[in-house]
Amino acid sequence: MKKNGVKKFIGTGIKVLLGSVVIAFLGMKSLDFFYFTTPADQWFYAYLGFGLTGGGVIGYLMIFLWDADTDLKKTVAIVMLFICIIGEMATAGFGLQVNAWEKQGYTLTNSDFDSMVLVVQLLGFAHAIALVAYIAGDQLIEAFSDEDGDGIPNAFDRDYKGKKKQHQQQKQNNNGRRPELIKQYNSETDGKEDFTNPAPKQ
Ligand SMILES: [Ca+2]
Repeated sequence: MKKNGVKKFIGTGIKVLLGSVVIAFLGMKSLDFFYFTTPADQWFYAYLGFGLTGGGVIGYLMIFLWDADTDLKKTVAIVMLFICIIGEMATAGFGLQVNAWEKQGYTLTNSDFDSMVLVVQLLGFAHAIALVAYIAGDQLIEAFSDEDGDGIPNAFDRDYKGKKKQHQQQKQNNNGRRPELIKQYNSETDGKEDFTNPAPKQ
């Protein structure tokens, strides 16, 4: 039992250590790349770029574990987790390339630069779509689906909205009527069976 506890402890430690090494290695390499591609006086872009990749991996993992409460949100979080991992790999790879080039005195060709920029653009695009889908996806699906099946999406369906309102109104009416029914019930039973108020009457 105690031995297992120690093993578990070591296992957890190694997990954390490995995770930190991987994040630090990949993160620093992609940071190299972002530093290389952003102007020196706009260094903060390099860190923002990290948010598209390594930071995004951690962020979407947390979002998946702690925040995603619908199927759509879970799907978006998982897809983005993988996209961020791929982006992290790509930019870390670029970082390694850039390091090697700098050492050997090579310069970037236009097509090298274009392909790097394209990757970053695609990453940014995926992030933008994912955020919209995550934040408003469920509402958008509801707005554009056709719940009463008359061929008009809910958001543009006046009948549907009317029905919804009617339904809510009815619900409110029912709630409003309830105390009356209880009063009636109480008067019929002389209040002896007052199920709404278990405390003794004063
Ligand atoms: Ca409809």
